[in-house]
Amino acid sequence: MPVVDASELAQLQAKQQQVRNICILAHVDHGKTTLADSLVASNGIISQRMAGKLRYMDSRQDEQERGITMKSSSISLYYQDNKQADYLINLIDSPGHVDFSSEVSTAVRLCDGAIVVVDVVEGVGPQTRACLKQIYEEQLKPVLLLNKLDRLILEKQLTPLDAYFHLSQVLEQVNAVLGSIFASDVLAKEDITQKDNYESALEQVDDSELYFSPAAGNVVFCSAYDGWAFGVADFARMYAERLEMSVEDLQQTLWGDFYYNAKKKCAVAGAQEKAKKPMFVQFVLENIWSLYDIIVVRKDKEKLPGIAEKLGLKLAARDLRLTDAKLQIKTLLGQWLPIDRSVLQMVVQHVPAPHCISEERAQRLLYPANMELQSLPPQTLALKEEFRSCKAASEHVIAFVSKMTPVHVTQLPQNRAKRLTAEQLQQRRDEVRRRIEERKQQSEQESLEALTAGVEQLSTPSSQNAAAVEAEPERAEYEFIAFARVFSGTLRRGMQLYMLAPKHDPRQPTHRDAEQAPYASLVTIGDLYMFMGGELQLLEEVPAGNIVGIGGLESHIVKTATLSSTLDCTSFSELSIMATPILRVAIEPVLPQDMPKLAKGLKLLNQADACVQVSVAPTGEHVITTLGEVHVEKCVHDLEQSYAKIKVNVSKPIVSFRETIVPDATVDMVNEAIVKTAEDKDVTKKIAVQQTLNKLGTLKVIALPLPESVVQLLEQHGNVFKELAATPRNTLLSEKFSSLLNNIKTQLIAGFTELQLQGLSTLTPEELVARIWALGPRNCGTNILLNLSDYEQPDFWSAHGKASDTDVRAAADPRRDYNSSLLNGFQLTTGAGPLCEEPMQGVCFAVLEWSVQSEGEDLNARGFGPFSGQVLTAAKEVCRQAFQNQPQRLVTPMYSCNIVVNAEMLGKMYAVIGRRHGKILSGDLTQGSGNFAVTCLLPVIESFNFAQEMRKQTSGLACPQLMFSHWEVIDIDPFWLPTTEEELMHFGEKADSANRAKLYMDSVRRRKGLFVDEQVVEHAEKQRTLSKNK
Ligand SMILES: Nc1nc2c(ncn2[C@@H]2O[C@H](COP(=O)(O)OP(=O)(O)OP(=O)(O)O)[C@@H](O)[C@H]2O)c(=O)[nH]1
Ligand SMILES: [Mg+2]
Repeated sequence: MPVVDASELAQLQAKQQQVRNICILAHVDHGKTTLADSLVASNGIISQRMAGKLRYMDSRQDEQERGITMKSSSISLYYQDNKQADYLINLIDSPGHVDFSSEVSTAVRLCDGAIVVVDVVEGVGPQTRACLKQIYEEQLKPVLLLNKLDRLILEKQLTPLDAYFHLSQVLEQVNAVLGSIFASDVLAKEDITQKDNYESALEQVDDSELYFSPAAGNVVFCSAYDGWAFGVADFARMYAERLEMSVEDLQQTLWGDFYYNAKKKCAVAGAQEKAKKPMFVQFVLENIWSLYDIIVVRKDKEKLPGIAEKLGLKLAARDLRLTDAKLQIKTLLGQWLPIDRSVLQMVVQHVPAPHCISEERAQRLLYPANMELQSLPPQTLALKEEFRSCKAASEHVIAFVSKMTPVHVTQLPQNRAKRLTAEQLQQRRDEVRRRIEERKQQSEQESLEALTAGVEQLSTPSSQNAAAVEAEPERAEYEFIAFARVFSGTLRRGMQLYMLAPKHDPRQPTHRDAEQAPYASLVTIGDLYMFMGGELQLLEEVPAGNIVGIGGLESHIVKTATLSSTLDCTSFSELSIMATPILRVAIEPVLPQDMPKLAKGLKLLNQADACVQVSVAPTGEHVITTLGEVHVEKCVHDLEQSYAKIKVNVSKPIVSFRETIVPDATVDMVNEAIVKTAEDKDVTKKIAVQQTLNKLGTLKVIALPLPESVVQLLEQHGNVFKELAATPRNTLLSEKFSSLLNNIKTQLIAGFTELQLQGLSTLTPEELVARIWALGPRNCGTNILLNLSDYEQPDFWSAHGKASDTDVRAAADPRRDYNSSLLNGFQLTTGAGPLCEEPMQGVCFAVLEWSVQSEGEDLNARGFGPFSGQVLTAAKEVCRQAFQNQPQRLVTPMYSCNIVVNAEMLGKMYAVIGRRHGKILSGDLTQGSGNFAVTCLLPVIESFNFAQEMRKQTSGLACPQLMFSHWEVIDIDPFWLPTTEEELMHFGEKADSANRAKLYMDSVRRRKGLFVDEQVVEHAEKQRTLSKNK
């Protein structure tokens, strides 16, 4: 392929039908970066021989050292197809490790298609699933690349026929994942209340385009490391003449259960049944297998020229002299089945060009999910068409920034050293010589002066010097380049565009008024760049449909932003992040005086890393929330080496817990049934009563555990409730939003049928749902305040945010005035429970009585301060007591963990998991590989150094991947002490060691500086002097 320079690529940017934007996605270590290397090598940027070893896209030092990718990076490649048409491929390599999965989201947003890479030996990994889900959600067009075929030959030593069956299994696995994502999406959109709809819904939709199939041309078989790849079409073209079949027919039959009938010169179905060799084995795999056999296994170098001639290849004399068998394979197969030809050809054919964005995708990007299209002004709706046609000439410029990438100033093209001519070099040399001379003379003179003038004079020039250094403004070492894509119009340097914040809403007339727009600010576009892996190329302008780096936005954008020339544009929907940041650590400088540097460094880190959350804890500590241990290490490395350049101390990980209550236990800790007396069954004992300080207000509350389905529902729709609470009172909700609310309400009513009210109320589930008073904490949590008293609470199901004018009905009931105080009390308790001040989960606080006896008396009198404050305290206290009256439990976040190990290491691996209180969910043998794929659950708090210990114990063979899975109740009472006879016998009087929940609780309390109930000295004894002499 001809090698082209950046200026020609820049010209191609304007021809949209010849541009493709793609990313490479896969599970960790399935070979994305190696694939990118081979593609980069085809452009002559790196040598073919180094492809796979260099890992060009991993430009960070720690990426190279660890061998994993940590950020997504882009490169623009040139491709010329067999019809001599030129293409510009903007390729993004993404990380596969779960700790960096939000980098994947930033890449996916900017692309139209994705190459999904699957290691054929390991098969579908959990990240493969996550990627496919994200591709489906963002409506990208995926193509599949089955990688590492060489491992089937050399490592697994499968026969071609076995390899064929193995490959079809992997393909089936991938398609099964796609199928299940598709089915759950279709069913979610259907009305689930009608049971018969399940099947009909799935039957009606067309899923023919959904699956991967070699015959359709969207699957490529590859060995990225050995630099070869092929699609079925490549072999179809190769064999059409010899087999006397048309290319199209061959393409349809080369993969699948077909065999070749040599007499009739046609393909016949039913190879397996008739025990014939499938055509894929006969014409494709056997050829490759025999090449590996001759070159790598038998090392028969003599045959090389013969084979090359047969395949119609010309090997250079230098290639024939190669002694390394792997390099020979790379040269031979790389020429016969060039990786760029098949992979990029597939991309060009299957991935849509930027001006072919589907209607749904445009809609999804432009309009947030809950926005009703009719409610938008016509100018905004008109933008969608421009957006879809992706016109470079459009007057409306729209771009989306998905992340900010730090680039060292020395890497910027404008600062890179230009080649010097011989003359300039000579000039420089002369200049340097002159300076050295000068300095020599100066120092001689200075030493003379120093001798005569004494110490005082000596110190003056140095202090002046210091002042001069300080006065010089500090130059930032890193410049942040916005990683963006132009969706409409042409982006030019120096242009002024609006930066739209997420709250910008063109439905509000004020938002569209340039004078007033509260969530838009004008920014000036700085330098524009084309990404070339670690390097950048300056550009003057970038037309729609291309990926671009934008300078000069550093002080305006933190992570993502929408840039637009018109205020009619909406702010793009937020990136869908796959993983939840869960691991928090506090960071402090080793030297306290470095604090300002740390604060500055953290600010830069926050901007540079898409998935880190930087915050300051109430205790004043700087806390970063990350996705996992590897991510923490990367952040600390970045801080120490680049952004803050100071040594920092990293605290032990801070794990969030939650607190909840559970129904009374029916068995004790040794599984003996507990016999309940009538007194135990008395519900009234669980009711907490609290009066306000002036004894005029009374609250009676009972805490009840919410059913699991309700908790899940609330958790899932947290955003909806947040929006509901933020909408000012008396605002009419949009139709779409109301129907969403109604849907939730119906599901909630179904869930409430399981709520055990223990005879306290006879209300039906419908009535109960109507009596929901609030959710907490922060109006969107999983705890409910339920009103069972005679008070009429404000309606929860309509907008209930702060009203701009006062509530007119307030005067009717004196209790209305204190409504918000009561709610705040509830919010405070649910935000910090009594166990260790962590948020509560799944608790229903039913208010049985709420009375105020004013009788003409001023509630604020009697010297106890404002009554509203008293209500707040009383509400807080009563909820806390009610909570404590029930069996309390800690809830811990759980990681799900996937490990692939061979049979020998299985035992050791189980031991490590067992020690850390993990639970094995499944441990199946992966067919054809001899490896076990084990899935287990592990409490997050037990996961530190888990990966290291696992690697150590299994001699580096098992490498776990941890991903947040769900919250789980630890079924041990943190305050439990043996009481029944059996328990005493089993655990002894003190059962400290058994109580994991108490251990966790105390560790959190200790960290927060709360009181910890523990005896420091167990058996105090008078100290004896052990020395005999005294
Ligand atoms: N045998 C064989 N090994 C391969 C092939 N492709 C990649 N590898 C090896 O697989 C390992 C991982 O490759 P990478 O390209 O770094 O994988 P990755 O998907 O980029 O990994 P992350 O970015 O960390 O998710 C390296 O040791 C590669 O040499 C292949 O086709 N055959
Ligand atoms: Mg990689």
